[in-house]
Amino acid sequence: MALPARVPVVVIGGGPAGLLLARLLQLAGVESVILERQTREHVLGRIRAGVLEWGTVETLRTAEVGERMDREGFVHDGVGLSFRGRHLRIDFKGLTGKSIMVYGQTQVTKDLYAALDDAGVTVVAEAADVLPHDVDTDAPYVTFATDGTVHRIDCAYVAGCDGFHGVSRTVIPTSIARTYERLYPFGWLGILSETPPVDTELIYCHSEPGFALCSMRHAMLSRYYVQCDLEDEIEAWPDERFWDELRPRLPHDAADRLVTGPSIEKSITPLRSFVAEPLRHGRLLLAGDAGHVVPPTGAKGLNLAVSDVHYLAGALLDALTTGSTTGLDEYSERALARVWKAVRFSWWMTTLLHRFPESGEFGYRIQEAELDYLAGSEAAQHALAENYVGLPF
Ligand code: RFL
Ligand code: PHB
Repeated sequence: MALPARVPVVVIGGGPAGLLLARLLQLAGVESVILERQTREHVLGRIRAGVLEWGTVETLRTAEVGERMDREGFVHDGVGLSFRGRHLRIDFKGLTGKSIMVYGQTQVTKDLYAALDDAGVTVVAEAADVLPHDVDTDAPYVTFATDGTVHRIDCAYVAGCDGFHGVSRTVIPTSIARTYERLYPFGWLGILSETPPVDTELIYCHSEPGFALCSMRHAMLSRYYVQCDLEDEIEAWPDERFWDELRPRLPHDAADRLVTGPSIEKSITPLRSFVAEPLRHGRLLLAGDAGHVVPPTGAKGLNLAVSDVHYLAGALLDALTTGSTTGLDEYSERALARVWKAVRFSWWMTTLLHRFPESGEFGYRIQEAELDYLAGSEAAQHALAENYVGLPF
């Protein structure tokens, strides 16, 4: 693959944030190169988010990658919360006029790769030792290796879209970067199975043995999660054990409808809230999980990556086409204002629905009281709905 010596933007990371940014730049006629550490098969094999906010749906349509999503995705007008054997439906459409789209991150990623390939955007897979240099000067560049050969690409800006474990954030001096973090004392064990979902909408379950989530991808593909111990190893969770743990966490009618089957994917995720400030250092801009992580309970991670990229693409285009850096100067503050609200919401959903070993029976009863309050208060339901469908961006 012939690599350019210089492009306006080098994008580090070929996950949803990096791919969408490159796509928005390409549609506006600005060249970029994406450097991805993994193989494409690996990136497309990851099972992650399943819920798109409406702002995300609209951004993907603007990026001209919404066609399959609109054909194969499922619009949901609400979600269920279950507790003490009750099922409380949060009516998003009735409360906010908005809905969500159930369409997997894997599919979003696939659609973005297809569009970038069609447009001839260079995506370097298995790029090793990626490192941004001189980002605090007017002449930054990025080095990396493929098949043992070291390359250098000069650029005007570096977009750090390389996720939580990426390299980009680490080049911001510790004297400048501030980080905020909360680790939760449990993880999520998730499985994908070719079985019909228990319900037409997602169900978030609060229960004595712990949290569970019933989600889906389509009519014959279910995604389930149960709260598990942080030390748990996947080998200790044969499918039978998973179904046995899931069933008692569900409301009775859903448990009766549960169809079990072999898992086709199984993984454990630790839960974490994390924010790095600022998201800009000179000509390096962070977007998505590279700058912040939320626990999956609020379904916000992918959606935050999209709102960051929405702001960042506009700011980069302004800087590159008109020379105005106002958007870039304001990027970090603007993006983080939305990020922190989603961090708060995800923390709140996590705190409300999980079993916290250290907070005992008192903590459990407080959760039940809050869920009971939610059931009786349209104002409380409205607050949940407004955050879940996504704050405007
Ligand atoms: P990604 O997807 O992690 O992509 C970063 C990419 O950068 C590459 N990379 C590097 N490349 C080059 N050099 C390096 N040094 C590199 N280091 C890393 C990586 O290989 C990778 O390809 O970050 P991005 O693009 O910011 O996207 C963020 C989302 O992936 C993430 O927030 C969501 O998946 C979170 N999430 C959910 N978000 C939602 O909005 N709704 C959901 O329903 C939802 N459910 C979830 C989730 C995340 C989960 N897990 C597994 C963490 C459910 C789960 C279980
Ligand atoms: C998923 O379908 O994977 C999913 C849905 C909602 C969440 C988290 C994950 O809050």
